[in-house]
Amino acid sequence: MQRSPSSSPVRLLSVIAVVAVASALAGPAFAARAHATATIKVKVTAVEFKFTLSPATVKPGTVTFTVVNKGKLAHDFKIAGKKTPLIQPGKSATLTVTLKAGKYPYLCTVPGHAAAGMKGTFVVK
Ligand SMILES: [Cu+2]
Repeated sequence: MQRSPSSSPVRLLSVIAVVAVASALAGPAFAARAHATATIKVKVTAVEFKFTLSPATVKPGTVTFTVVNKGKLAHDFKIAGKKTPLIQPGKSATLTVTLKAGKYPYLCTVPGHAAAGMKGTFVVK
């Protein structure tokens, strides 16, 4: 008696293996896409010499800060190791960061501005 190399039980197992691998690859991709839809928006207003953040507290996730300079000097906004370009009066810039729960100090990096009051702590919880 001789076995055929293409006997059906072997072929069926191969199909099951391929389907299992495909499902394993697709699963996390779908989960990541669903998670990425929830971008949190925070409006940051900069004046001499303070920032106003609205809302002041957010849940963990991807946060886009829209920084509007309503002052008379150029300012920037730095948080979680990222920084906007220098924003001229009347202009705005956005900064997107992914934040876990915690406290994140923010500041304006123009010399003297943070010391004058352009700093604070953003809370993610
Ligand atoms: Cu400043």
